[in-house]
Amino acid sequence: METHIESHLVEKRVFKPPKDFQRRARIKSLAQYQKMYRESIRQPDKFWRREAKELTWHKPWKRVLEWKAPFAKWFVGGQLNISENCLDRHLTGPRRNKAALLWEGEPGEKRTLTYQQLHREVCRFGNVLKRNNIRKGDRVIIYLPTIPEAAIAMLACARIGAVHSVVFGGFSADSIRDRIADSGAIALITADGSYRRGTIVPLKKNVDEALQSGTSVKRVIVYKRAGNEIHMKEGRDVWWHRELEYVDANCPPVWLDSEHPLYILYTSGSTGKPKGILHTTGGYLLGIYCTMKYVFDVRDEDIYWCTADVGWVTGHSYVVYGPLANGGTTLMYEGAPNWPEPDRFWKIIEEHGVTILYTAPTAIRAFIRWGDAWVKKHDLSSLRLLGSVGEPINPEAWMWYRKTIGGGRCPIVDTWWQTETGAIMITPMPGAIPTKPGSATLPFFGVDPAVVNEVGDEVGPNIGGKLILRKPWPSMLRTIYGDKERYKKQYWSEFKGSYLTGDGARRDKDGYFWIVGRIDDVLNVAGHRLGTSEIESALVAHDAVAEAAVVGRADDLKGQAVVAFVTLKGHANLTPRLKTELRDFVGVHIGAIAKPDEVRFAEALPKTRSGKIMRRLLKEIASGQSVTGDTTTLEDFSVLGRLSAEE
Ligand code: 7RM
Repeated sequence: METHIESHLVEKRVFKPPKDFQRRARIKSLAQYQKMYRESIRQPDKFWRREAKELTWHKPWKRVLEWKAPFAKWFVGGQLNISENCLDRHLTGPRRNKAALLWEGEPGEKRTLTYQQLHREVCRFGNVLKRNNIRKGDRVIIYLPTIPEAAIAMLACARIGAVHSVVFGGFSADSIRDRIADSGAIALITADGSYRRGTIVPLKKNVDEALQSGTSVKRVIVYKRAGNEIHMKEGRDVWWHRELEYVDANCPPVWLDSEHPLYILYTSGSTGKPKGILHTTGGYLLGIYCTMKYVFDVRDEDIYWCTADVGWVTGHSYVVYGPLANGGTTLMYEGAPNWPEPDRFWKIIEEHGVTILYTAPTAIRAFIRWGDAWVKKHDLSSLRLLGSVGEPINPEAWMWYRKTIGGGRCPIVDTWWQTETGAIMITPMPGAIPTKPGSATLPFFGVDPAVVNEVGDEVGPNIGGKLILRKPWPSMLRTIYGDKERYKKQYWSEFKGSYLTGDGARRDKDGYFWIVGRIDDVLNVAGHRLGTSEIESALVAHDAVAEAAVVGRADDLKGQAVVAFVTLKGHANLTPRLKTELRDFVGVHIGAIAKPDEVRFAEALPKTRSGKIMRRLLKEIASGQSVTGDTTTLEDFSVLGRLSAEE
């Protein structure tokens, strides 16, 4: 019986970095990448010391790394402040008057904050925090829309050494309550409401509900965003704008130990209780600083847009901290991609002259479904680099992204990483590494990934297995907040000394990594272990299909049967033959073993707010069970009802 994950989908297309991009890039050739990579693995201290010197330290570190597996301390003895690195250090030269943050609200308002203005707002709000008895080490929940105040609140916490925990604006009162209880937060920063597809999400109302019974939260600071009517509880709730009247703009950064906690970000665990991923200061800053510099190759003249919500790790690392640490211009957009019409993203790119776009496969597949006409209405020639994150990107979606959005001239960086890794781990360097549609390609500096079998031996080319990381890295999670044992068990117990990512992957003959999905989602069909992503990618390659999610259902004969949930493109007809056609299509592209036993057409798939398909829920639906377990991260609950009703 086979134990490795089989791989059948063959992708032969290769795209070299465009010459002009290459010439101007920081890393200009595969050889240069390889040389730097080798050094980062053989002499990590030397490599990271050199990179860390580009940051601003108050006190130099004594040791680069102290590794008592699985607990790491980076830049031991060093002191710094991340808000100082993101703001103050850019104020001494011409960057002072450069846009740090460009923002567009869903209803269409625009705001620009220069570095000097953002610095001032962060300092003032830092003083508001202090005025409200928030001190170094205290935990603060941030429950805000993607508005500049979210970045201001995060940076202000960091400035005074408070630990922020951002909760997605789309999450419910229950999620807020769980996160307060786990973190022991003493304060919460929110807004009256936020906009989503033209309606107002009642953020403050959710907060009131979350705080109803016994809570550690003593203070709620409320930003007036949507103007909806809310209740202010006397003695607990204060208005952001009123608080500002009492403070000045003098708020020196507090010098913090490199290992001082920066934030806790909750991710849904496979079982009930969410995990509070803890990131600290020096190593995290270095990780996001370096990846932003080399992977996006960001320049002073770039307008960089990462479309993630601030409530996701991508929003932390690549909307706020990464771009600002590099003195870049980061664009934030509050709303939905199809509001008021499906061309909102392209309109934003045209109007702001966006040069780098970083978005998720789920969004790309939605754009494909909505049709090219929406894209064609706009001039996207300002773009020079595209990025993808969050899920494996189906090769056909990758090709569409390259051609239709990138005009065939922009490299694509498919970046693999996790909340836990803090920063990008596997990715092309856009001026150096040839790309293949669907592959995240090669490891970032200092990252030592491997694909292993059940007993931890590295498997050969194109054989699937578990993706592990064999060396500690600066931006790694330090623990699960309040639960060291769970941290050890979850990530470090299966293979001694290595970090278990939970993803399945294979490596091709060029050493490129292909992520095949979460290990928990791997199917076992008649003794063949199949990753979900290849079958899904084969389905998405069919002209009628917009999205596909593949899950297993218990089957007496085969062990598991393959069930595919499929949504169709706008123009596609649901003909009686389509099911058979799709099954055969998978048969031709992958092999008979992967042919779905069942194809179910759906209007939409259940997803998290960050756009990941929730296969766990689909498994339950496919086997006729009612949906149980944690659904707090689900974006749109009505999808579930509709899916179950399809039967
Ligand atoms: C950044 C983020 C992490 C999980 C990860 C993977 C999947 C993310 C890619 C990807 C294939 C990618 N953090 N994932 N990026 N799979 N290719 N480029 O997404 O904590 O929310 O999720 O997302 O399964 O383990 S996360």
